[in-house]
Amino acid sequence: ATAIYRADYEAPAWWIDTVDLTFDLDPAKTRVLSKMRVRRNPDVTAQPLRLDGDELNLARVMVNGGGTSFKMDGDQLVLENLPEGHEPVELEIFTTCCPAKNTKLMGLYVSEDTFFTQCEAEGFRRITYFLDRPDVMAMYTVTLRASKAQYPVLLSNGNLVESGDLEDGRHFAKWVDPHKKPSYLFALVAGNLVAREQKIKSRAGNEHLLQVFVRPGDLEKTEHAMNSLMHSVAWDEARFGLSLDLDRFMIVATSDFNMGAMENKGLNIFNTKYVLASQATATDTDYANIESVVGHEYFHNWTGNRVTCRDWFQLSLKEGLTVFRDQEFSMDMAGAASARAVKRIDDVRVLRTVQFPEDAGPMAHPVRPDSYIEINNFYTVTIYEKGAEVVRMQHNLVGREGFAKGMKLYFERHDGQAVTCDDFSQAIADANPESALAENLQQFRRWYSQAGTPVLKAVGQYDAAAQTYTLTLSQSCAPTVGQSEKLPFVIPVQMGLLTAAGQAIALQLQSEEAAQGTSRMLVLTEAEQSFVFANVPEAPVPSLLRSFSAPVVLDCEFSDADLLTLLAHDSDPFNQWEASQRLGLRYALKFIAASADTESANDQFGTEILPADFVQAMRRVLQDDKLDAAFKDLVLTLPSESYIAEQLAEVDPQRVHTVREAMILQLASSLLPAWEAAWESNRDTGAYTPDHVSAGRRALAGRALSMLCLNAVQTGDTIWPGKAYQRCKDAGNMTDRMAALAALVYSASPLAEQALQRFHALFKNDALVLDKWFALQGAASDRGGNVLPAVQALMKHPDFQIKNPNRARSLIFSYCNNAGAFHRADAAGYAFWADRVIEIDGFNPQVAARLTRVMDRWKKLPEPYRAAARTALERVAAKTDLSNDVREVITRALA
Ligand code: B3K
Ligand code: ZN
Repeated sequence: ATAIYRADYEAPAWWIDTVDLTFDLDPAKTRVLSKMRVRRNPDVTAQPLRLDGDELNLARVMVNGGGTSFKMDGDQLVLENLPEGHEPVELEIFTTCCPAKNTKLMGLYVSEDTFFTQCEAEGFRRITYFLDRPDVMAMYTVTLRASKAQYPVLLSNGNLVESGDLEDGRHFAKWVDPHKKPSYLFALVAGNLVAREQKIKSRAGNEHLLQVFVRPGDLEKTEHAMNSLMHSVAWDEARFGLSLDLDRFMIVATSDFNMGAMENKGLNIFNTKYVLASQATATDTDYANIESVVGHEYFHNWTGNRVTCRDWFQLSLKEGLTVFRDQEFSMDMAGAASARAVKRIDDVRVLRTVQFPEDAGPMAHPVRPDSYIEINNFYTVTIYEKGAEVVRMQHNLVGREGFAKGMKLYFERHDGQAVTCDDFSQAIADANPESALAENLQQFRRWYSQAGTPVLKAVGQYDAAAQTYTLTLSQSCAPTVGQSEKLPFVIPVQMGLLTAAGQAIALQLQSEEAAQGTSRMLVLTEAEQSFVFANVPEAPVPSLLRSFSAPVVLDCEFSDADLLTLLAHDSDPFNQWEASQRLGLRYALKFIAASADTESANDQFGTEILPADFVQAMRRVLQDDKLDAAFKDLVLTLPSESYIAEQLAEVDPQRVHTVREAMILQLASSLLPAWEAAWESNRDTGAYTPDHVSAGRRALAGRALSMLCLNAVQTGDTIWPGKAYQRCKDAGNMTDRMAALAALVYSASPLAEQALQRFHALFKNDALVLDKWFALQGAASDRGGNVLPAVQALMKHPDFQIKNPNRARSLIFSYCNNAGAFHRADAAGYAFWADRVIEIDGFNPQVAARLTRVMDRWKKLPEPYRAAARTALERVAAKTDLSNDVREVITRALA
C-alpha cells in the first residue's frame, strides 16, 4: 500500500458521459453489464484509459461493438488502443461478482436476503470497472433483473421508467437518474421490502413522493424517520432556498452497515439504527439521532451531490458543511434558545472528547488532509466535526444572512461540479466582501491546512484608575505529525464582561465612541493581540469564547469565584455550562495529581474531592425552577474521562476513573434530597413524545435515579435499587426503561443481573434493543476485573454475531472504550483487543480499523500499561496479511 498525495492531483484523462448498467442479481454470482460512453479529456495529454476494479471477474470487453485488446495492471483494467481523437467511444464491459461473500460491506452485498450497495468512497469498483473518482460525473441508467418472488422490490437512483415480468419467475425494473453523479453516489437495493409513503408539495408547488423502505414488520417504526425527512425538506427550502430536485426520494434501512447512513442520490441507504424507532424500543437519544442523520443525508443532496468533491482530500467540503447544516437543523427544530444551547453543548462535547484527542494523537490530520493510504480511515471526527466548526466560524464571521448569500453564490458558481474546500470559502468570502472573513481569507484557510487544536491564552488586566480592562489574547498550536511549525489562525472570540455580582458590562473598545452591546466578537489574527475596553466600572469576569465560537482550548486563569459567577449569571448558557466543567475538571486534576503515589485513590480522599461552594452551586442548579431539565443534566455531568485524560501528559486510566467515580459519588450523596426531588418531579412525563422538553426531563430523572442507586450501594439502602428494578419492569418507554437498567448496572446492584435477564427476554427479537443490551454490559463499571470475563462470555451468547457491525460495536467497542475495565494491569484487555482486531480484519477491514483506533493514545499510558499496550500493538502489526485500513492505523500508532 502506498500513500496518495493531494499535491499529485491530476484531472482525469478520460470522461465518462453516460453509463448504462444491467444487473442480473444472484447472491452467488451477479452479472453486471456496463455500457459506457467515454471520451478523452481535451485538456489533458492523451493517455490510456485505466479503469479501477476490485475483486471482479472480468468476462468481456468491447469497444464500439467489436473486440479489443486490454491488459491488467494490478487491479486496473488498461485500454491502450482506444481510437485517437475526441470522438466518444462506446465501451462494453461484462463482469461478475459474488455479493453473498462480500463481508466487507463495500460494493454490492447481501444482508438478510436483500441486496444493498455501499460505494463511498471506493466501492463502485467492486461492482464494475470504472473511473472510480468523484470528479468523473456521469448520467446513469440502471436495469435490475431478479427473481420476483425473492426480490419483489427493485430500486436504484432517480426515476422508475419501466418495469415488468421476465421469463422463469424473474422481473425487471429500469431506473434513470436525471442528474449526473460521481460513482460513489450510485446505489441499488433489491429485496422483500415495504414502504411508508408520503406525498409532499414543495414551495414551488411541485409534487414529490417520499418513501421509507424497511423489512415487513418494521413499518410502524418508520413514522419518526418520515417526519424527520419531511422536516428536512421544508427546512432546507426555508433556510437556504434549496428544494428537492427529484420526483421521488427514498430511504432504505439495512441492519448490516459499516456506518450510519449514505446519501446516494435519491436512494439513501441507512443503518436501521438511524431509521427505526418506537417509544417501546428507541430512546430519546435515538429519536434525536434519527432526526439528525435523516437531515444530514438529505442535506447532502445539495452539499455533496449537486456540488461534490474534486478528490477525497476535499471530503470535508461536503462533510463539514453538511454536519454544520444538520446541527443547525436540529437547533432550529429544538426551538427555544435554551434547547439550542443544549444541542450546542452536546456537539462541543463530542468535539472535545473525541476530536481533540484525535488532533493530538497519531492519526492527527488537517481538515483537508495532505495524504492518506486508505481513504476510509479519513472519515473522521476531524473531517466531520472539526470541519463543521470551520464552517461555523465562517458563518459567524459573515453573519447568518451573509452566510446564506455565500451559499447562494457557491451554488451559482459550482452546481454540477466537483470542487475544493478553497472554492467554498472563496464563495462565502466573495459574497461578503466587507467581512472579517474576506479580509483574512488566506489566513483563515489555515484552518483547513494545519492540524492540531490551537490554545488560546487570555490574560486580563484591570486599571482601576483609568477604568480600563486590557484583554490580551495569544495563540499557539502544538506540532502534529508532519507539521512542526504552525502559523497563527484567525480566531473569532465571542465575548462579554461581567461584574463580580454577575451583571453584564457594556462593551466599548477604547477606540470607539460608544458601547456596542454586552456581547461581541473579537477577531484574533496575530500571535498576540490586546484589546482595551473603556468605562469598565470594576475588575470584570471575562466570559470568553461564548457558544464555543472557535474550536480551541481556552487557557485563562479563572478563580473559583469567577467560575461560580459565570455559572450563576452568564447570559451565554454555553459558558454557564463551561464554568461548571472547568470547576469539575479543576478538582479532578488536583486529586489525580494528589493521589499519584497511592494504590487506591478512593481510600485516600474518601468523598471529599469537591469543595462545599461547588457542591452548593450544583445544588442550586439542580433546584432552580427556571432552568431546563436538559441543561441541568448537562451541568451535573462531570467532564468525561477522556476529556480529563486529554489535559494530562501521562494518563493513568485507573486513577482518572477512580477520581471521577469518587466525584460522582460525592455529588450523589451530598445532593441526596435534591436528587430525590428531581426524580419525583420528572419521573412521569406523561404520554410519550420525543420533544426536547420532555426528553430533558427524562434525562434528568434518569440521572437522578442513577445517582440515587449509586448512593444506595454505598449506604446499603435497598429502596432505590428496588425502585429502579420496578421501573425496568413497567416503564412506558425505552428511555425510562434503559435509564433504570443502566442505573442498576452502573451501580453494580445485586438486582442488575435479574433485570438484564428480564430485559433480554422481553426484547430478544429486536436487534437494535439487543445492541443496547450488549453495549450496556460492555460499559458496566468494573468491580475487581469482572467486566472482561463477562464480555468474553457474551461473545459466546447465541445472539452475538461478530460479523454484524452494529452487534460488534455494541459489545466489543463499548468494552474497549470502557477505560476502567479495559486498562488492566494484567494486560488481558489489550490482548482481547488485539485478538478482535485481527479477527474482524479477516472479514471487515473498515470496522477493524475503527477498533484499532481505540489504542490511539497508548503512548500517554504509564507502566505497566504502556509496555503491555505496545506488545499488543506489535502483535497486530506483525500480522503480514493485515488490510491497508488496519495497517495504516497501526503503523501510525507505533511510529
Ligand atoms: N458519506 C457517508 C460516509 C461514507 C463512509 C465511507 N467509508 C455518510 C455521510 O457522511 O453522510
Ligand atoms: Zn455526510
